[in-house]
Amino acid sequence: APPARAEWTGQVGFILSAVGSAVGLGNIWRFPGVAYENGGGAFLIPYIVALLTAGIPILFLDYAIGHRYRGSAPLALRRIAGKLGEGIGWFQVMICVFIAIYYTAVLAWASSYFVYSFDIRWGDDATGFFVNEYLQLADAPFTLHFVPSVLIPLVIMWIVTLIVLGAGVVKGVQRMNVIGIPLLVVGFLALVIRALFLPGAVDGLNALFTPDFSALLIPGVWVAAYSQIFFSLSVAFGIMLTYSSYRRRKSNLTTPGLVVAFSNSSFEILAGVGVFATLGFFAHQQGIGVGDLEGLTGVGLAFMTFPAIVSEMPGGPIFGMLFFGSLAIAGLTSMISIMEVILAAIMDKFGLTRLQATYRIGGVLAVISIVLFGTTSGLTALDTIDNWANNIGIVSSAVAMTITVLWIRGSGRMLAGHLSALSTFKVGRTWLFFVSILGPVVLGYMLVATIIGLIAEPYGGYSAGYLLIVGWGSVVLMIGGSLILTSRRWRYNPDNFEPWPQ
Ligand code: MET
Repeated sequence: APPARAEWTGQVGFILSAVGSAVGLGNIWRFPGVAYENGGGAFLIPYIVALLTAGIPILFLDYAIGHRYRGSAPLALRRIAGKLGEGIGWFQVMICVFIAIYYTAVLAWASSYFVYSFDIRWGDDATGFFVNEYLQLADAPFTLHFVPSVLIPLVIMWIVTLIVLGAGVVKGVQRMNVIGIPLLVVGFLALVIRALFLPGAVDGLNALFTPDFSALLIPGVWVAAYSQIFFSLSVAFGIMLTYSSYRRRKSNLTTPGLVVAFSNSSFEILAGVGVFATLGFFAHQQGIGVGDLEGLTGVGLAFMTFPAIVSEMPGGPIFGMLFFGSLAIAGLTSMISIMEVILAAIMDKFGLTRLQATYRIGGVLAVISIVLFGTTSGLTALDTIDNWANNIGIVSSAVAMTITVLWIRGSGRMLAGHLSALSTFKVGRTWLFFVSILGPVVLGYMLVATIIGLIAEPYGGYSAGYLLIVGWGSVVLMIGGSLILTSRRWRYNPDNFEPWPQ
């Protein structure tokens, strides 16, 4: 028989770990820029609609499947929907493989910049420093020269991640979150409060929160809101499913889910406030409007614009350490959850021990990540893979999972009963409507719109050949990988099993 499944020590350990996964790089640098680009204050409407109609309902779906069928994504989905389910589960694992490889790179940069903040190492030209001195980006992608400034923190981040994972669900993952999350909240609150007292802060907040209601008519704004919610809540690609498979038999499922979802969104809006207050200060220094600033999204915001602001600020080193320290802790706890999806699946299917899975599979992924991102090929591949993994991979996975579990298997009512059995917040028809009707339809539409958009207009101005290999190629590898993994033999019969009634 397979070894007994690990269990969180209780509800608090689970909630902190789930919050640790949800709150990540996506909250701190992705959200503020996405909100700003998509109508500022008016973005909050699609954002809240996406949270209530898809984010929380699919979070509950992940919880119900993981808990009732007690397995990693491929195991739990196989038990509910046979080989098709297993294939979707491995597809979710493959998405995590791709994300893990680049997510650690951003984590490594954040930890370098935490150290660099002590003496503002980047000097007066933050952008030049990041691109030329720190990353040493080559002109063409795929030139493989190791860059020690990135290589060293990258290796350290992989070692820390694998040590935490190797120590197990309770002694590693839960402990890391129980220590990390309070630290993150305190550090980040200090940063936001400091930012609010900077001259010009109010202008930044106005730029973020002044509504542009015409944005509500643009479909792309709604697509951006739904994608942001999935990525940010860690739903639909195996993470919340795997974490809830470690909950005890008698568990309140929906109430902690609401706590996790609202904590994540509160943190996200707080990050918007902190980042835009800081940008308001920067615009104020230069005597321009916040709308005229450049580099307000993604990698540019965190590693070019922010360092430049830190250089100009009284007490800059402390502010920089708080910002990059928060980014590193938030990213590390999310990184651990992504890797746990992969390791749990390998342990379940092939019967490896946790240590074997951690060092073998983790080791291989670490080497790939280090070769790709510890070298001069760095930045270009990262944003391309990020775009395809999120906008195509995660959205497809959500569509495939809801259609298979709810339409093909018709398990909606039964899962609603499982969720409600011991929960103080009961779910019924409204939940079923969101996950089984609205979800697949809205998400299906988003997916088609995104695919058409990517074909019509080459992403990021890269060449078609490059996008074919790196972007679409990643999706082909995800599908191919899941087919191969699904075809392998199980170490223990996965179907010899009784689902948990609560
Ligand atoms: N939820 C995390 C974040 O917001 C990401 C999990 S893995 C993509 O960064």
